[in-house]
Amino acid sequence: MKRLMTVALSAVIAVSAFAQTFSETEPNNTRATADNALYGLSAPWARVGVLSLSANDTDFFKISLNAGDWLTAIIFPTATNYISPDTVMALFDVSGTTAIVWNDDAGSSFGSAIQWQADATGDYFLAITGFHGTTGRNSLSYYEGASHNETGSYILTVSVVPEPASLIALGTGLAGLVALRRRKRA
Ligand SMILES: [Ca+2]
Ligand SMILES: [Ca+2]
Repeated sequence: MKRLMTVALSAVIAVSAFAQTFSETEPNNTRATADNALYGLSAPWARVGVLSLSANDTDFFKISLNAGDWLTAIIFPTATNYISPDTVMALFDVSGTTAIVWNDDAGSSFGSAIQWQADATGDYFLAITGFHGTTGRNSLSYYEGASHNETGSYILTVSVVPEPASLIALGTGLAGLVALRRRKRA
């Protein structure tokens, strides 16, 4: 029994070491009022949030990225056969009104997913809202002041992984070695 509890406890620790949970603080409906739950984290990191959309609700999360960082964000809608709420998700920088990347439906679900490698270091904003038409899904105005009826809970999983500079350096080193061998042979 004691051994079983130790095993169970180890499993809990292992899960929390992999990904910590986060929650949202409303109102977070605009870029200016973005939630800071994911801000200022040191990469690599991963967080899982069980969040929710109410009517007309949009959820903004501020995140910091370094150039080269890989960002993955995916939404799993947990209500009504896993297709509700039907979400749309976009990534904005600090001042742009057009999304850097955005997504409506991911895979076989009505959730959304984003994959992006940061081309500049800075602050970014992940915006999640309910589907309300296909026009302007890449515009900030689709998210700020949204009018929709998509309600219910959703799981948002976000991870940021730095570019493995050491791997790139190793690649360059190997290329150099190959060039050197070729030169020797000639
Ligand atoms: Ca919300
Ligand atoms: Ca909100």
